[in-house]
Amino acid sequence: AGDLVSSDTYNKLFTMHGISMIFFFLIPSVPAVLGNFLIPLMIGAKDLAFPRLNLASWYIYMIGAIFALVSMVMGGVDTGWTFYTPFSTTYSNTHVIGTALGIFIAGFASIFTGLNFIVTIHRMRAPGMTWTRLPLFCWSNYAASIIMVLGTPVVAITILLVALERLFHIGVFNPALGGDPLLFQHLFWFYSHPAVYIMILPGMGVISEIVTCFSRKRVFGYEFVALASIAIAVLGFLVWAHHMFVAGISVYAALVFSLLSYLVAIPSAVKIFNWTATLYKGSIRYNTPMLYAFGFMGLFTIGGLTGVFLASLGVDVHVTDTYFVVAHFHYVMVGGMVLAYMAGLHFWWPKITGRMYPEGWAKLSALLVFVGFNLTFFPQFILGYMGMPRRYHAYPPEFQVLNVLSTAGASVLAVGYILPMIYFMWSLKYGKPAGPNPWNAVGLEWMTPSPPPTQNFDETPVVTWEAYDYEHQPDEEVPVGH
Ligand code: CU1
Repeated sequence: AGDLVSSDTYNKLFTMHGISMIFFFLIPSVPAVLGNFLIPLMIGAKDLAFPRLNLASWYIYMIGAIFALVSMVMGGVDTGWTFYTPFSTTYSNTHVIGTALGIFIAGFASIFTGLNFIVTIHRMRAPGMTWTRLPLFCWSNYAASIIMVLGTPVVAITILLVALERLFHIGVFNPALGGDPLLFQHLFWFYSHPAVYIMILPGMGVISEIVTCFSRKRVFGYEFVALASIAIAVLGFLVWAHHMFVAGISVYAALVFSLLSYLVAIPSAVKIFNWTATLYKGSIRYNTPMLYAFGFMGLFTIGGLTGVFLASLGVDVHVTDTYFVVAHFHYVMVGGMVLAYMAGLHFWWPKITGRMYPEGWAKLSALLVFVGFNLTFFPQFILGYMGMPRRYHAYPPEFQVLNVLSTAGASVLAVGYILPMIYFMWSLKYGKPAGPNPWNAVGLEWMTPSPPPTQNFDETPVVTWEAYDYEHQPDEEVPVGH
C-alpha cells in the first residue's frame, strides 16, 4: 500500500486538510454564519454592536484565506496544521511563511468577531431580555467569544514568530540557535486546545435550542447549561499540555494536566445530561434538525469519552500519534460540531431564506451523514489502538480491511454532504414558504418575518416571559416542506 500519492504529497494533503478545516472552516463557520445572523435576532437587536467592524472581519478573513490558498496553489505546506518546530522553522522547504501569514491575518477576524459578540450581548439586549432569559445559543457564543478574544492573540503571535524565525533565524524555537522547541508547543496549544471549544461551544448552543423546541419542554437546568459554557471556556485554558505528555514535560506537570483535563469533561457532561433530561417525557418530533441533534449527542459523547481516555497518562502514551487520536477529534469536530452546524442550518434555514427545505431528502441526508461518519471514523479507533500511526502515507497489509471500510464510509459521508447543497439551492426557488415560525418555536427570532427585514424587527420587542417557555405553547403539528 501507499502508491496512491507520494509521501511528500501525502504530507501536504493532510496538512492543508487540517489548516483549511480548522482555521478557515470550523473556527469561523458557526460564529460567522449562524452567530452573526442569530445573536442580534435572539436578543431583539437590529444588528451587532459594531456593524462596520463586522464587515471588516469578513474582509480580513478573506485576505487571510487568500494568503493560505495562494500558498497552497504554489505548492503547499507539509508541517502538519500544528506547525511543530524546529521542522517548520528550519527543515521544511515548503510554503510555511505564506500560510503562517494567512493564519495570522485571519486571527484578527476571529478576535474582532469575539469582541463584537461580547459587546453586543452586553449592550444590545432588548428590554426584559435579562441574562437569565438569554437564549443558550447566545450564552455559548459568549463563552466562545471569550476564548476568541483571549486565546487568538497568543496563537497569532506564535505563528508569526515561526515566520520570523524562518526569515531571520532569531532563535526563539530552534535549539540550534538557542531557542526552545517545547516553548512552541506550549504557546501553540495554549490557544489550540481552547480553540476546540470555539468550535464546539456554538454547536452546543445550537443543540440546546433544537432539543428544547423539538421536545416542547423548557431546557432542564437552564442555569447549569448556561454556566457550563462559561466553565468550559475557563477550564479549557488550563489543559493545554495534555498534547505534550510524551514531549518531555515533567511527570508532575503531566499529572496536573491530566487531572485538569478530566475536570473539563464535567461541564460537557452536564450539558449531555441536561439535554437528555429535557427529552424525558417530552413530546418529541423527529424533524431533520432533531435527527442531527440526536446524532450530535451520541457522537459527541463518544468523542468526549475518548478524550477522557486520552487524558489518562497510561492510555495516552500507548495511542499518542496513532489513528485513535484522529478518530477521537473527528468525533468531536465532525460528529459534534459539523452535525450541530447541519442541525442549525436546517433549523434556521426557513428563517434565513423564508423557504422550507424538503424534509424527506433532508432526513435521508442526515441518515447518510450519520452512517457514513461512523463507517469512516469508528474503524480508526481500532486501527489506532492496534498501533497504526497517523501522518504516514503507507500502512502494513494487516490494516487494509479497516482502512477500506474507512474509505467506503468517507464516500457515503460525501453523498450526505452533497445532497443538502443541492436541496438547499433547490429550496431557494421551489421550497414551500416558511412563514415567520414554521417550528412553532419560542424565541425572538421567530417573532419577525422570514427572512427578517434589514432592521430585524419593525418594533423593538419587549420580553416579559422566561426563555424556552414551551409548556405554555400550543403543541401544533409542524408543517413539513415539500
Ligand atoms: Cu486539547
